[in-house]
Amino acid sequence: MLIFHNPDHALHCPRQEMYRGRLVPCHETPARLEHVLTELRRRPVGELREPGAPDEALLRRVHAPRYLDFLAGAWSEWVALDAANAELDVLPSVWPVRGFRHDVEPTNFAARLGLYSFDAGTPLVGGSWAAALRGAACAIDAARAVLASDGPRVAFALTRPPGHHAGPDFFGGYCFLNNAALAAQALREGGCERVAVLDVDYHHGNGTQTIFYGRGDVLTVSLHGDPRTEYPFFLGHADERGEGEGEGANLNLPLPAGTSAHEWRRALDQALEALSRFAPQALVVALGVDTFEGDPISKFALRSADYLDVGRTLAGLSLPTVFTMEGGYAVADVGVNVVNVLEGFVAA
Ligand code: B3N
Ligand code: ZN
Repeated sequence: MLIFHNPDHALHCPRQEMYRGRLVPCHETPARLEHVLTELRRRPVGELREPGAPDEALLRRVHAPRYLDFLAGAWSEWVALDAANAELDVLPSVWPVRGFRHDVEPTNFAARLGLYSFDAGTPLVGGSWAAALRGAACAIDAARAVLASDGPRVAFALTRPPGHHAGPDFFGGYCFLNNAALAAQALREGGCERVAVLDVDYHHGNGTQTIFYGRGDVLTVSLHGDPRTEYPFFLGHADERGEGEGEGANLNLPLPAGTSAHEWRRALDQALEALSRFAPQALVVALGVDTFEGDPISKFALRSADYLDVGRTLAGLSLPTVFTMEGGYAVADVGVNVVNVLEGFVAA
């Protein structure tokens, strides 16, 4: 296994996120990734590598150019508004909901921040763009590695900020660039006719679903907390099946809060049946471990040992596979849980 880790991840180190009317300390911290690295040094399941430069043309085929341009310049704009802003995280506070225009980009900074986001819980800081961009490079390099004739059958993009909530032109859910979607697109452009993205994070992968919703060449499958009660709330229901050429190429398996490891595993089996019917030539796994029983913001009950079984099961698909690092906030357990999946996979 090759593990592309993001050497710039800690440049994204926001202080506060908005939750229920209060600014609270961020859950998505550099320590999460450091725990995975520590566990990988204890249990070296693969070779660690730094990524090369990001393929910006590929980025522009997954995300809208005007969104990328906004993100690239957002921090400079924020500080140019007032030098004192350099001490503050950027958080959106106004959004264009139903009936508002999305086609006309306002000149006002706060308005553009709202146009390109969907929550107030995703702070942007001075290093966010550099960290996200290098993370995208990890995902693209991981995809290209599993397609190389002399490459491994599996690679891991060990990065943060995570990606699966980021859509074609919006950030949110701690995500800016959709690493899983970038990996899937790189696999498509590398010659795979059909690619599947399986999202096992606790939260629905709304960004990945939206990016591929009208396409029949990328199957998106997500098992997650029921959006009636769980973030991101406004997408992830079972009746979302894709549209146009993508009709039938999206599967959502929403599960109630309190879902046990046994019930979750039954949903995973359903997901795998859909995957087999689609017969992909490569797989991307959006790997969040916030399904863990000790996760502070989620409500499923997987135990650490269950993640070994998840890895073994995914290896059974016998596909070139890219894992991307998504959520998981029981910080001290994130390393063991993530590496359990990888170990289960490589040992199978
Ligand atoms: O769900 C939350 C949330 C829940 C509990 C909290 N506590 C106990 C202080 C704080 C926050 N916030 C909404 C944003 C969740 C983003 C999830 C990102 C993720 O892991 N996606 O996969
Ligand atoms: Zn999550």
